Amino acid sequence: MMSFITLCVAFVFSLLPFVAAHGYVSGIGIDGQWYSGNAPGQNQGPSPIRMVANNGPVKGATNPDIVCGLSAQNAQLVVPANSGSLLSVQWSGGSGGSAEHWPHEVGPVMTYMAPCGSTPCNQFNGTGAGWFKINQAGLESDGSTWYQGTIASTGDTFDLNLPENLSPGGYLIRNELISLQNGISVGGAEFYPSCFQVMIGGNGNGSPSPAVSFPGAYSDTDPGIYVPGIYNGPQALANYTFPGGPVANLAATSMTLASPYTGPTVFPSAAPASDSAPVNSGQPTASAPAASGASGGPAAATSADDGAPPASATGAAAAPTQSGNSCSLKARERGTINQRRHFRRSAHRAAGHAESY
Ligand SMILES: *[C@@H]1O[C@H](CO)[C@@H](O)[C@H](O)[C@H]1NC(C)=O
Ligand SMILES: *[C@@H]1O[C@H](CO)[C@@H](O)[C@H](O)[C@H]1NC(C)=O
Ligand SMILES: [Cu+2]
Repeated sequence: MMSFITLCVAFVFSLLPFVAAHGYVSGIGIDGQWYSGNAPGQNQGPSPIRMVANNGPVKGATNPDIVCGLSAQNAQLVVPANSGSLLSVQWSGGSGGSAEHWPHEVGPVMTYMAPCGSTPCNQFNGTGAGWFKINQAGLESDGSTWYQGTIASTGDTFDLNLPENLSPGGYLIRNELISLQNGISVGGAEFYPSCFQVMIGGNGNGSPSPAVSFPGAYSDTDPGIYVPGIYNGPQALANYTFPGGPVANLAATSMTLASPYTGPTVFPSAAPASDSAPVNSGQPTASAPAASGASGGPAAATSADDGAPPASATGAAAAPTQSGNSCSLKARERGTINQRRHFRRSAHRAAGHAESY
């Protein structure tokens, strides 16, 4: 047994050069149309994803940054989507420049939406907005692997279909990983929210309920945020209570993980013209609309900024090779190993991170 643990420790530490502490949303797909996210603190191009200042966590459930991430800036684009659209979220580790998997394995992934009302979503302040939860995902069917852990081991995207019957208009979508490797202490949870700006079309008329506010929806002592039994095995995990209240009446219609996005990553122009449509993705699981049409896809993206920079290519997307293994699954249930792992990661993290452990 000792030798197994020793091997695990050695194996886990051997991964360290390939992972970095923390991460961010490096791209989203909507019905297969892919939009790049700006690396933290780097204005690389127009995006519907609100850029965060750095890749570190929001600490503290009532931190004002709990809304959309660390010092999140309004994004330029508001991109088209519909009730039922497939949303794919690519979380990446590191701080841009190279493709790395999301690093954390323990804790839920949740998705909320909030209508922007009469304010264009690229000017909308999500503080105090009416956020309704459309999905929450914790443990996979094996009862011990968190979806977040699978994202970490495979680099998969988090995919869901937006609710049916959404009333048309602008919305923020807030996808959030809560990383609980330090959730055995009050205040130990790491919040990674990320916001996307979309314009929902169609003629739905649903009225979302219930709605919560950020900050406000969470407390540091919520049973799903401060989780002393997080490493006590599947029985305790089966009892996991998601923070933020119930999923709303308007819920996502499906949720799954999909292969990492490996298509081109190009920032769309903020002032799309017919001859400058961004690339369409080859997202394998999406029912992708062609980017050719006059109305579909990015050509309908709106921006407050007409002085758009040209589309610019960024580095290739992830081509992960690391897969899950029994060793890391064991480690997941061992707090000491996980904490040491995180400690080591923390020691490696880039400067600019707001928190220490
Ligand atoms: C959003 O609203 C909150 C609360 O009024 C305020 O503290 C914050 O500064 C606002 N953010 C922006 C970017 O205006
Ligand atoms: C589940 O939660 C309830 C209420 O918090 C608690 O009484 C019970 O002991 C928990 N069960 C397990 C297996 O942790
Ligand atoms: Cu981290």
